[in-house]
Amino acid sequence: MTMAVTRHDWTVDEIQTLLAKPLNDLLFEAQSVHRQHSDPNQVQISRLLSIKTGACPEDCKYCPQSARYHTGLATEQLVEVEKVLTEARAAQAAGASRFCMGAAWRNPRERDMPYLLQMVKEVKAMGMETCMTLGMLSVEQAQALAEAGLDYYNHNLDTSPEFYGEIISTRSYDDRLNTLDVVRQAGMKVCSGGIIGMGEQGKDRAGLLQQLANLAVHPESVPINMLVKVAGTPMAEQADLDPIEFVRVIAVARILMPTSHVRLSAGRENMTDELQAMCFFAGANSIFYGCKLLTTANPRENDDMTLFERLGIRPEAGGAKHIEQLKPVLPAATADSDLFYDAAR
Ligand code: SAM
Ligand code: DTB
Ligand code: SF4
Repeated sequence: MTMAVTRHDWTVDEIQTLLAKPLNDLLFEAQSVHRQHSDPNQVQISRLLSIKTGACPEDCKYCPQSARYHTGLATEQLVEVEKVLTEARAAQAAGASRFCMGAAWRNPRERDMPYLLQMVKEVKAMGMETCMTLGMLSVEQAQALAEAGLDYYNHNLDTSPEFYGEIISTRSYDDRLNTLDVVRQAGMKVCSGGIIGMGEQGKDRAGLLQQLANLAVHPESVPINMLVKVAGTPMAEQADLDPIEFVRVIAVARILMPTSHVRLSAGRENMTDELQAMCFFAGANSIFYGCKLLTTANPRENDDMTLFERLGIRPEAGGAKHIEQLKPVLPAATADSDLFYDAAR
């Protein structure tokens, strides 16, 4: 098979056509593209930690951390550096190759910067890749984070430019694009994706993918989140998404951004093993590993390892080399292979 040229000039119509393909054709194409660039049996493992929780001034309708909604979330100020480092060490021991630190901010304050820079330097010194998601950044803040050794900056576009105003009113799509530009100019890798299942239409999913794929350089990491419906947020009662539509978005992201890591991100807690397997077949090759995302639940490590074993998937090098290295961090009883398969929730 010839290697397709990577494009940055996709139209929404072209992307909608891809999204609407017969599923078998779409999955075959996505898997074929995936195999040209990556080991299809390797999945990158990231660990997420909330370093500042809740009380966010923004009004993102999906988010349990917005101060506008009553979600019963316990808020927390910026976590002490030592505590972050303890969590990072545990993440590394559990096989994570990347440590992602997330803060419920519109943007970081200047007085927080020294602590953030210290976190980056020290996690980096442990030999892990570092990622932060802190909201909008100034040029100076982005440069300082890059100099401290921040590898990735996560900043999601979340949906299409047309649908954005239905979801968030406290910032604009251009604000988002501007921070992505500032991050890129500072020399960091970009992690940017979106959320599926917020009531958007097919053309909005295509619009999101178009924005990501037509960036001058594709985001190295593309998280695709399935909406986690949190009680108290305006999206709590959102209609269920057809999981096949979610798989389609993963497959098209893989086709449009062939060398990026496409992360099967939030929402795995509500997915069957079979749906996750389908997402990996569609080209997803990264996950958040660990029983908590920022504030909501993620599958237990044990369940993920069981699934990886059943699918013959290995964690990408940089973290644990293979599944065996992940086992010793489990309590002895669950590491036992008989019990290991008895993944009672
Ligand atoms: N405050 C920063 C920002 O908005 O960029 C960083 C943290 S924010 C929680 C990071 C991302 O989490 C959001 O852009 C969104 O894509 C995702 N997210 C938040 N709540 C979610 C939910 N209920 N379901 C799925 N994804 C969610
Ligand atoms: C991303 O795209 N998803 C992660 C990470 N980047 C920061 C966050 C998911 C949050 C899900 C809701 C919560 O746990 O608060
Ligand atoms: Fe704040 Fe980020 Fe949540 Fe929006 S998504 S409310 S900016 S933490």
